[in-house]
Amino acid sequence: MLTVGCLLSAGCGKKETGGDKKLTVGFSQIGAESAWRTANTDSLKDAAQKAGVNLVFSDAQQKQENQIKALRSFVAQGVDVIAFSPVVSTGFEPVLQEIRQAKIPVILSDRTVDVSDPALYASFVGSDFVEEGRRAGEWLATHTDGKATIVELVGTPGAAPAIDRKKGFEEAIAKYPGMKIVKSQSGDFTRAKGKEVMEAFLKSPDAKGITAVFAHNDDMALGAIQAMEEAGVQPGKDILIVSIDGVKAAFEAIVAGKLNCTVECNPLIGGTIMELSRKLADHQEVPRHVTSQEGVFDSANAARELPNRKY
Ligand code: GZL
Repeated sequence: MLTVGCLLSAGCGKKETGGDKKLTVGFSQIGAESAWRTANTDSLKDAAQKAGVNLVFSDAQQKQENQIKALRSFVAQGVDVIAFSPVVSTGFEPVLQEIRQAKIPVILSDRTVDVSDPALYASFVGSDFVEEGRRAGEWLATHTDGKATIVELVGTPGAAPAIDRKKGFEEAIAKYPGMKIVKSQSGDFTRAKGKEVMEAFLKSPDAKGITAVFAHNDDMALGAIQAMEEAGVQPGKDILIVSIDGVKAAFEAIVAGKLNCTVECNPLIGGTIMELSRKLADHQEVPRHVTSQEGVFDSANAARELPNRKY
């Protein structure tokens, strides 16, 4: 038994590359803060199962220190590839240096990081958040004839989607002197905090002047809708709401006339992550950035698209 054990352990310890070796991917996920995130996690797990990948999955509960701990544990475990969705853009350079020392390739999933050396990661699989913000701003400009007093529900402070969606939205509305963001506060991408922040906006002295909400994701928009209804305000009519993600609940809110527009952001990137992981483990070239084709949905097309939505 001992010999077999040794043989087996020797076999298990040997690092083969490529071929039919069971690939092990360490994935540090941000958390479960939104319907988008849950769909993203489901996509990763389904894809790993289909691809025969051994997925070592860690949920950081939206805390960067938990992500850094998980990344270090993946190095200690000697995984073949590391992938993660960085909760914020800064603060990951030291651990990325350690991962490079360990010669483990890195894929950024969904969100990007600010690093001095882009070679610290092999590929980024995710959307163009600036463009998503632009599309939200342009939709609002078109549907308000360039006149709107806007309150903004911001995503997690320091997160790439929060920074870039804001940037794109402001760029789009800058062309319209009649469009102004008068309040801006983080709802941390969650429905509960989105509701809380919108309640405070509606209680402020100049609440009567609010004509539109820009929410960085659907979950915060859905929280804002709840806050408006409880305050006797008709969401989608008294105050227009434009958000980003394109989750099923957002489509249902558009059909119900409570949300006016959602800009799609695709979470179903698990298959691409597993495909790139296999390539990296086999020392093949991979693209630096893989993005998705995404749409804009409102009362003109949401009902038709709703049955096709997978998340
Ligand atoms: C976007 C993703 C964001 C979603 C939110 O790619 O990082 O995080 O917009 C999620 O719903 O919480």
